[in-house]
Amino acid sequence: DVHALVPHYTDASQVPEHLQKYFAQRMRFFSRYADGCLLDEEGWYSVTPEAIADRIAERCRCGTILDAFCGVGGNAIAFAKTCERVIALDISPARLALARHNAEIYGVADRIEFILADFVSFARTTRPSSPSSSQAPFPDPSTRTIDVVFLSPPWGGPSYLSGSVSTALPATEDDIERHPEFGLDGVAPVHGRELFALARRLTRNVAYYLPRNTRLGDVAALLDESVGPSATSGTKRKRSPQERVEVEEEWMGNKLKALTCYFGGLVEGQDDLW
Ligand code: MGP
Ligand code: SAH
Repeated sequence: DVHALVPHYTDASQVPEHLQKYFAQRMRFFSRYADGCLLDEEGWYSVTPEAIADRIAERCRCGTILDAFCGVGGNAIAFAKTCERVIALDISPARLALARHNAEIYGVADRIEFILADFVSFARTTRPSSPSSSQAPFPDPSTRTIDVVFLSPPWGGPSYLSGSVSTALPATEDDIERHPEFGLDGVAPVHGRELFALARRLTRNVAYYLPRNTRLGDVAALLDESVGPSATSGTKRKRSPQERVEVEEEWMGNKLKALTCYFGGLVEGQDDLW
């Protein structure tokens, strides 16, 4: 019973102080919030706003997508609108149940396979995609092809913008929002670089949702050592030197919310890497 897990707030007076700013954005998170969408604490501060999730889902349109950190379902619901099949993983049974409940409200729960799993173990034990496996009859789990992996891991909580005191930038007098840079070492459950490498074991087409203050050098460096299933042999190889990453700024009104970094065939002009 998901209703035993968390309350459905209908009025600000019911909401704890530290969640107030998120409750104020509830209709941006889920346009059908009033129909009974449920979020727990981590869900409130990490759900992808619906308009952004829809935008990412449009770019990730494909056969099978793996949402490696599905949370309360913000992205998984959007992917169910553009992808034939969504595999949604989360390590929290409660959040997985909330994601399924929210997907039911949107009428897309039957298009999503909810799996209680640790992505790190899942990626280490799932056979990488290869041209031969992509011909295999679906849905044999040992040979299924994952076309795209979406990563929206924990960023260390709402304090991801503060960084450590030693790296804080000096205060300035202009209006530009300034924060210390977020390094990929701040990603959980493993270093963001390792997470990316795990995703690239499965496919080269990776979308990585990261803080707006992410150090772009860290993102660019992901391609330096990365490997991925080869388009020709099914074996691993170093990336082609030409591969580019595309960083999309996710704005809502005049507010930059996050960055989505696209890799492989998700980058415009890199269709040959798909
Ligand atoms: P935010 O900066 O915490 O919220 O997160 P907001 O409302 O912009 O607050 P302000 O004080 O900066 O004005 C911005 C967006 O980042 C959220 O809408 C989430 O989509 C996403 N997000 C935030 N966190 C803490 C996480 C996280 O840990 N993991 C993931 N995947 N997304 C997060
Ligand atoms: N994109 C989601 C929010 C993801 S928040 C949305 O829009 O709702 C990050 C999620 O990662 C949390 O729900 C957390 O439980 C989950 N998580 C943390 N470690 C994990 C792991 N090792 N494997 C899978 N999920 C994990």
